[in-house]
This record gives sequence, C-alpha cells and structure tokens, in this order.
Amino acid sequence: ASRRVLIAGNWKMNGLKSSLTEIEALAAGYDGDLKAKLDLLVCPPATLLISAAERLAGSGVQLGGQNCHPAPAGAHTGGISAEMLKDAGVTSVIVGHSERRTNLSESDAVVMAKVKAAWCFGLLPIVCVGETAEERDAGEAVGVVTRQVHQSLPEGCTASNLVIAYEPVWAIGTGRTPTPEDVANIHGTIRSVLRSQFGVEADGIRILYGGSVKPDNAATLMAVADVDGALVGGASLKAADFLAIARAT
Ligand code: G2H
Repeated sequence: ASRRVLIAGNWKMNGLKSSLTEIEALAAGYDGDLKAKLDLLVCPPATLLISAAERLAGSGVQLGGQNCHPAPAGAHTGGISAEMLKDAGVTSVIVGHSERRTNLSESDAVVMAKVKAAWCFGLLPIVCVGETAEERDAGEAVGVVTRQVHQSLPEGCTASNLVIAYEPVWAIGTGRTPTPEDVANIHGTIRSVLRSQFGVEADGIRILYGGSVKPDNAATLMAVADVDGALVGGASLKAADFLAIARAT
C-alpha cells in the first residue's frame, strides 16, 4: 500500500504567544514541493491552538492537539476534550505519548478510551508506543511494543482513522537514535501486529518514527522500510529546523 508521509511536530510544554511567528513561518514554508510529497502537522500547546488555527488557515499545514480527555465533557478540572480540540480547529491528536504513560500513569486502557474519544469528534489519533531502556536491555522491546499496540487500539482501526508513532523512550530528547536495523525491526513488528488485528486495512496505516529526529538524521531514518514519517519534538520548535526535516524526507 502506498502511504503518504506525515511529518508531525510536538511542541510539548513549550511555546508562548511570541511563538506564533514560528507557526506563520511554517505556513509560509509549506510550499508546492512539500505539499506534493507529504503532510505537515504541528501540535502546539492547547493555549495556542485557536491563534495557530488562524495563522495556518489556507496553508495546508494541519493542526493537532497533544492529548485529549477520554470523556466527552463534564467535571474534569483542567481537562480538554476531543470536541474542544475540534472546535479549536484541530484535525489530529497525539495520544499515549510516553511522557504521559510514564509520568501520568496513562495505561493502555486509557489510551484506547482516548482513541475512541478522538474518533467521536472526527479527529485522527496518533497513538504512541515504545519501550524503555530497561525493557530494551532485557530484550523485551518487541514484546512491549506488541502489547502496547494490541491493548491500546480499539476495533475498527483503518488507514484513515489511525496513525501509530514508535518512540523508543530512551531516544526521546536524548540525541540518541536506534540504528536503522532496529527501527526496521520494530516498524515491521508493528506492521504485522496491525495486519493480524485489522487485516489488509493495516497496510495503509502510517507508522511514524519519533525520538531525537533532527535535520541531519531525518533522511536516514525516513528511508527505513515501514517508516512513514516522523514525530518530532525539540527540532519542531523552530520552523526552519522542522521544514529542513520535511525537505530531507
Ligand atoms: C519524542 C519526540 C517527539 P524529541 O517525544 O514526540 O521528541 O524529538 O525531542 O526526542
């Protein structure tokens, strides 16, 4: 199956009103060549979404949230629902990032509930999976990622309603990246788990790589089999770096 590349930027808890100039630079930099070859998505903090949506209007750059609450609405102080994201101009949402799985004890079951919440409001969930350093050293990387894919995804996943991001936890924000062989091994594993769960539909589901993607390693990582794009953290904060990654892809 041919899969359109997706380059997604995750600003995490970075970005103030002054950062909207970077959003404007992204909108201006997503030119005809880039539009022809890939989708570009930026996920700034929730406080900037409405302003970012205004800046991105008509540019083709997509806007995403970094998380959503599993419930549709209600007494959840501080929570942001999938419907609120939709209302702010968002089309995608990152779900189950390791920083939330680890630091906020987000389980596979919670991640699955968030995927369903995203679907309720027509958002495309980007579901993150990935092993820790300890799990990798113990030879458990394939097992952990397989379990996360199995247990985080509801029935009914298709190429148009799901994106997976493989982010080895030890590669996040560390400047360390797995070898192309390691990436190929895990992405191939995810592809076969998806195929066994969802059949031929799985062949169109995009699997992104995330963890210390930079302009100078993007081409190598993006050339790996079954890598359909990137989830970029630190290097997405500056439009020039983020666009350089997209161009290198
Ligand atoms: C992994 C990634 C973005 P970074 O978390 O999701 O961050 O590119 O900074 O490693």
